[in-house]
Amino acid sequence: MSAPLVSSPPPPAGIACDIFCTVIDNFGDIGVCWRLARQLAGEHGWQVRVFVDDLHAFQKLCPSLVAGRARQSIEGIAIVYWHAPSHAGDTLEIADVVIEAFGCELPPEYVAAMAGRERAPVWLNLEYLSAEDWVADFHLRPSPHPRHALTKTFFFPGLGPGTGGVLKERGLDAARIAFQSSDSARAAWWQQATGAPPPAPEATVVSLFTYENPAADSLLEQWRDNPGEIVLLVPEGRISGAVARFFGLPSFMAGTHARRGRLIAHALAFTDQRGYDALLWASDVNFVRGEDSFVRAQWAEKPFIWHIYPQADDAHLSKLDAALAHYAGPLPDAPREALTRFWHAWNGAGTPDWAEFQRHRAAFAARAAGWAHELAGVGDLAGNLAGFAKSQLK
Ligand code: TRH
Repeated sequence: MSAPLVSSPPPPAGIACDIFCTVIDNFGDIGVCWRLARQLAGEHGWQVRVFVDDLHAFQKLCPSLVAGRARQSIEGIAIVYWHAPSHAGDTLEIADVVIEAFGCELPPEYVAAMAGRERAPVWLNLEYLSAEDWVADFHLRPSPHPRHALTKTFFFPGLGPGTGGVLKERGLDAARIAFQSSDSARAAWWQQATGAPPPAPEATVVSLFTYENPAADSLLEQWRDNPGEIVLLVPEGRISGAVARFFGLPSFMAGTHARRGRLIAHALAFTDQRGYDALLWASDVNFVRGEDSFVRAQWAEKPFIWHIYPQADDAHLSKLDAALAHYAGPLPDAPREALTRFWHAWNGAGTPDWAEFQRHRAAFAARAAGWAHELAGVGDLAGNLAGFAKSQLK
């Protein structure tokens, strides 16, 4: 293989930024990187390239992407298939800001070229989101490179002051309000997603995006026997098998509809990333997972239940409780304890009690709006990151 050419980048129209992303599992890694890339390009005028090692996962949430293409441009963002750890693009142009997502290792050639650049780039390691208190202490800590004259800075997303915050597009609240206040937009969404008009206002609409979950069987039974109608919206994915078994179906692929007792369920196609927000807005209660959908549920301002990404040694359980402390902390005792029990049950400890959850739904709905307001006070991650990078580039 011939060595890549080191060339000077063209005169930048805006700040040039490279984001490196390895897809470990699922959609959250690329989901966060793609959202960040779109914000940096669309809201801050940056020239962004995304290096990603799995175009198939990416294509699920960005259907206009061509999975077999080495290089392409979408929404003005260059997307480069990062096919080997040493691959750093065909021409080594080092950006002003380099983001390595979630501790993925940059190609050594690229790091060497960063060190050789006339002016060292701002190098950020974007970490996974955690609501734990220590995050604020570690956010923006520098880490000098052992060999090169380069410094990497740790950028920690978080839910509290002093952290990097979480991603929130500038137009997000306006888009949500426009959707929720337009009967025709809602009707069009229901028609397109389920082939049916919106359900009656008395029905409880639940979206279910979650990992395989042993508590799902009990919850499906509770919904079947619920006094009021439950309309369940299930994007095709890891819980689809359990839903299919509950209804005695061979699968629960997009376009499948089923009914048992008071439970009506629709299997939905996995949509592009923007489309996922509308699912959260159309629902009364959202089950979410991982990192990015967890954040979107908070901006949707609806009661939600988080299936956290499981880690070795149950390290995720303290993260779950840290998030609960922020989100549920100010609730009165009874709803706070009910929510805590439900989240714990959904994450492996106990059996979820839907009737109890339902009893406190009004309190959860009020808190959801209050929490979104508080969280917005921490500032949008893309804006926080862009502000920090600019302060370093001065
Ligand atoms: O897919 P995930 O389980 O990703 C996880 C987490 O990010 C976790 O932190 C990480 O360690 C692990 O992967 C490897 O859940 P998450 O983060 O919610 O990402 C899902 C993405 O998929 C999110 O960007 C929303 C998007 N999505 C769509 O675009 N369309 C859809 O129809 C649905 C249901 C989701």
